[in-house]
Amino acid sequence: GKEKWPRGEEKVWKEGMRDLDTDVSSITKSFVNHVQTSLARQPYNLDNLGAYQAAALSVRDNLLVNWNETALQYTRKAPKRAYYLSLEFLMGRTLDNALLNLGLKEKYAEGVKSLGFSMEDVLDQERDAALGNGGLGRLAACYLDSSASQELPLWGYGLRYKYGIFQQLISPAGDQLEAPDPWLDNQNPWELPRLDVAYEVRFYGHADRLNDGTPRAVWAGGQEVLAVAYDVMIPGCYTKTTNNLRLWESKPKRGFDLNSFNAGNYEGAVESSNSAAAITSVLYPNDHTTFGKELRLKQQYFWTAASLADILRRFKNIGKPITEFPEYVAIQLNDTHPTLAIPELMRILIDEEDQPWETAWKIVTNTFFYTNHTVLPEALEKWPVPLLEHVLPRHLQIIYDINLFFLQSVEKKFPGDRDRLARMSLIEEGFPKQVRMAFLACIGSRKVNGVAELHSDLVKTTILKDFVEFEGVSKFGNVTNGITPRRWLDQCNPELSALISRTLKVDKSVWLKELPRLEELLPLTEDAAFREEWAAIKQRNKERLAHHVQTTLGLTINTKAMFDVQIKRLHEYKRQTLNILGVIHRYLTLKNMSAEDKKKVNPRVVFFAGKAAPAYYIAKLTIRLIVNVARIINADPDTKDLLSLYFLPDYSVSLAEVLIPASDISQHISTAGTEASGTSNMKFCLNGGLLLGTVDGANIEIAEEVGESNVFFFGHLTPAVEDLRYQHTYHPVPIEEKCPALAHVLNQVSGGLFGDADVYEPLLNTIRQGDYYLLSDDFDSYIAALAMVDEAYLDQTEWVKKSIRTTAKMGKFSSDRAINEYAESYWNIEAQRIA
Ligand code: RUG
Repeated sequence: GKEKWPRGEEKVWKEGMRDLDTDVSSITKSFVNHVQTSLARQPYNLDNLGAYQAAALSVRDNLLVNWNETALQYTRKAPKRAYYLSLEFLMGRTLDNALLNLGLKEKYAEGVKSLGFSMEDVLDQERDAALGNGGLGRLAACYLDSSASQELPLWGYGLRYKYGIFQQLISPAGDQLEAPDPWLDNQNPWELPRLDVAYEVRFYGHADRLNDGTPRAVWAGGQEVLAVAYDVMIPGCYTKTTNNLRLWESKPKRGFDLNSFNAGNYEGAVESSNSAAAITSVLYPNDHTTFGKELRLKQQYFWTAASLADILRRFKNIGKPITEFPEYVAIQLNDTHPTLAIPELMRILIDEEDQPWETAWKIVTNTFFYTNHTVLPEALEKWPVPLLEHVLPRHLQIIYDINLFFLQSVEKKFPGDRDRLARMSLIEEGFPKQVRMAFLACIGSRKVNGVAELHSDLVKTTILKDFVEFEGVSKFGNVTNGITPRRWLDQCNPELSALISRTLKVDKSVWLKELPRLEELLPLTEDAAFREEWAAIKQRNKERLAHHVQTTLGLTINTKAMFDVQIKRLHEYKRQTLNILGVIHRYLTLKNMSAEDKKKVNPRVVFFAGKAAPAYYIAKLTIRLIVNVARIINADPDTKDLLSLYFLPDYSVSLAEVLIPASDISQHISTAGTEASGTSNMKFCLNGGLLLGTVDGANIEIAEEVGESNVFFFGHLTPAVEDLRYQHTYHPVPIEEKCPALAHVLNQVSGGLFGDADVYEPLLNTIRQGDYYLLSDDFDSYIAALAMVDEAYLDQTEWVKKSIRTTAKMGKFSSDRAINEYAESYWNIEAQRIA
């Protein structure tokens, strides 16, 4: 039937509605209006920051028009929706991305210019939204961009941390120092406070089973806090679809305790409100490690409980029976962090919806999907049973019940296999007992996937092997990660994007959403003029990076050199140490070279960037070594024209956008089998940088696409790793014997060539003793691979051909492909055209 306009006259309403800005004059008008009203500032004293804020508010108005329309149509049509639960969303800056996706960048640039500002300066005012540690959070951000661009009804749910990932400072001695990241200090125009959308979340208290023949229990008492929604608009590329990222902020349920206040106990009066606000105050800065901290557990529960309550309320508005929940809702668990959503949905279904256990479990196991991002043991989450019992008593009961029924079914399939039951139990024995969250995520989900082919195989054959045997292999899949070509090509490398559009003779609105079309560049490898343009763009991107380093750090970089880049979180498994030891090896080799031989050497500039977890001592020592090696070699007149080294502080999404397009070669050199996928490898290759790496993660699939002759592989393969580690433990060979070149480098560091003679011993000893990440096994082949890179770079024509081929074959790695795989093979959701 025809809907009735809810209130007043439809015509009057519609006439009052704002439209999208499509021309420069409406853009400048909206900009000036925001200066005048929202910012309450005068044109004559408006600075770049003010101009940024006005531009952002004006763009936001446009986004809101689409965002409202999208939400309205989703509500009206009630299609099945998917929800991406991620504790991290590493969004970076928004303005440029929004302008590009709206197709309004040129017009805004023109408008802003006519008001006396440069678009570049305006864009540069924005602070990164850095609510994530690294790859996992940035993947979530790429998936949001792709879901909107592919018109898929997907919402993200996360936390609105007051402080994002810390800012990294480097002390004069080379130590990493951490400073807070108060990113919300300048108001954030990209979020919409939804004070009307709030849920109560309980902690602690007691849970009492009813024992009335139902599985129900009552959970009461303890602390109640409020979860308040902040919505972030996620615009698709050249589409009206604008999805939502809902971030929760914690607030006290009551401002302060009036009794304490009246009794004169002012501190006590605000205590509980402080503890409520603390929940979303800061992002945990650990990547790949868990600390079992109560506040982290509270974050996880707070976020999953609020998100589920919100999803459930939306589902109930459709008016379908609860048993149909999985037909309307798919929930993706990004790593084990949101696994508490599984017992939480069980709790709601049983205690509040009064469903029988079997019905509830069926709903749950048809709703959730779990992505695993690592097989490293230290990253697999486990929560101590006593802590869970204290913070979430009802959930622990439910987990025990899930475990009981689960182990009964295992026993049925494998009678008498006690070892198997112990291995598969959700509860790990010990002091204290611990809940194995990956196992809970696995059995509570409809499907489980890894993030690259090799990794997904490792998940099936190592950490979840027993579960594959029990549940059947079809539950376990792979979705190779992807990256959004909007940010990671069009936005960060506008010249290359324009060249591609000109060459393919298609508008970027087309090929940016059909990335495999880049293959049409392949024949151009034989076109000398095209190669020249290609190389010139790379050169200008190198100069842009050099300019950035000059203005921010005051350092002058040789842009004629090969740019060699390794940027990622500092971690032993990622082996930045291998890289820096390789740099030292190169330095020592150069020092021993004749002047004649030096003439044949291609100059190289090595860049590092990345943060170390604040408590990760060895990772921080690696930073210190890099900084001090840089100090010595950049000042050595014998070699500095041929080799220089930079550690760029405070790595961020924005810095990556400058570094990646400038790289000739990038390093992805994890010990085989340890890097689940990696995604920066994809970004470099998309921008025509070549890859030097191990046979690991997505490197393998990149090589499959671009061809092995276009990548530089080295090192032992995954199947050899276990055996090599065994040898290290039981038949250790002194490093002098095993790898003299490496031994020499280590001795130079120990001897104080880079200062601090004793300081580096703990780092060097990780290699001399045990060498868990196999640096001594891979060093020689690493050095050989670096030499092959040098050799290849000498033939610039062939190098540029490799570069073009690499970009041309990166179509597979668009996050559009990945998100469509999730939509089709996992969530069963369909694209919705927003008219
Ligand atoms: O280490 C992995 C990367 O290999 C991967 O590309 C990324 C996205 O899937 O996730 C990273 N990761 C894994 N971040 N945290 C974890 C384990 O908690």
